[in-house]
Amino acid sequence: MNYKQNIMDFCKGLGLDTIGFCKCRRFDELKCFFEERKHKALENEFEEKDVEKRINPFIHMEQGRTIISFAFPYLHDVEKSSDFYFSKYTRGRDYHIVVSNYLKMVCNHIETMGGKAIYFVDSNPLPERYIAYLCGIGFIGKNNMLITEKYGSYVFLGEIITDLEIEIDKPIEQKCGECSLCLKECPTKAINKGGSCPNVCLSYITQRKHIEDVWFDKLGGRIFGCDSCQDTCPFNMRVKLSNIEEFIPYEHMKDVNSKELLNIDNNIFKEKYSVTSCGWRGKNILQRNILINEALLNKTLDIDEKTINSPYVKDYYHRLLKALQL
Ligand code: B12
Repeated sequence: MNYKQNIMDFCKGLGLDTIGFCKCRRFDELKCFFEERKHKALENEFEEKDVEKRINPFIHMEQGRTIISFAFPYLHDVEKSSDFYFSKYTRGRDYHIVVSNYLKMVCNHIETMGGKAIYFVDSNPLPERYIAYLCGIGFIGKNNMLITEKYGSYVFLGEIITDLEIEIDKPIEQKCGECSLCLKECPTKAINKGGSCPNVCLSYITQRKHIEDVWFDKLGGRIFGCDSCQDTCPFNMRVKLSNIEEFIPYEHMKDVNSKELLNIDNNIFKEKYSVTSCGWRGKNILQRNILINEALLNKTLDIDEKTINSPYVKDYYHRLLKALQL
């Protein structure tokens, strides 16, 4: 049986068209790179600390023969949202759930062909961008993003490891060339000529449990995530929009009602925000970021302290008053 064609046809039926195949093997060529980053304390809190787990797919499936990489486009509209905004990737349904649902279907299909298959999305230690590059579905840009020809970098990545031996694809040998717009645009210079420092990436700052006062005026309206290095990228200028309905932005994620979010009760938060890609970080982080943005934008805090229930958010309220010398 031609496994490759069969899987591609099945995926086409699901609306998935950016897929590639590479050999399941150790990624020893990344070992020094990861160890050096560890040594220089460049690792991010959300990265796997055990280098072996990052470079050895056989830990996950001993009999693995092929890795299949998938790109899931998520960009649905390019309208500008309100002054306070959620990053584009967070606005639709949680991608961990959406991507898992698609990959489960593909795994079931592989099993009907007699193969074993397991899937991953994000929550795994394997280098998803590098695997996508090896599978030929895009190249890695100076902004660290995996960039596809059709959808630019506005894609999520997911993978399947299978014990089926499948014909592999070739990496795409494209590069950013002289362009360095993303380096110029990066608000904190997290991406820079010397490499990159994910620990000062604004996306990370918006997600951190605790942030120092120096970051307050950097948020610039961002409630969760950062798109600066993607929005400026020429490869993202004329991209095809997503055909995945689950990623259609929720109205409340496009037009943010900051007052509502600051006073939201747990049940409504669960219903409206926990289903999105930023819900996992909880209500306090979003409320904290809104408070910071309100304060920095208006240079005052027109919010009654009594309406803030969480001691965590209250602490930021007081720090902001102090920072604004109110
Ligand atoms: C930790 C993490 C973060 C951290 C750190 C980000 C970072 N720069 O690495 C924070 C919270 C900041 C973050 C932010 C974002 N993230 Co994130 N994140 C991850 C996670 C969980 C691990 C990434 C990681 O290990 N980073 C460390 C770096 C060093 O490794 P790397 O990214 O894998 O890629 C490097 C290697 O491949 C290496 N490399 C490539 N080729 C070669 C060849 C050789 C020989 C060598 C030595 C090295 C090498 O260079 C690459 C670039 O530095 C992945 C999921 C995963 N398991 O991969 C998602 C993931 C990378 N994130 C994703 C997304 C969508 C984002 C954001 C766009 C969200 C947003 N809008 O705010 C931003 C983008 C910021 C940016 N420009 O990178 C997507 C990326 C999709 C894509 N098209 O690339 C992923 C793949 C999740 C997913 N399943 O879709 N993220």
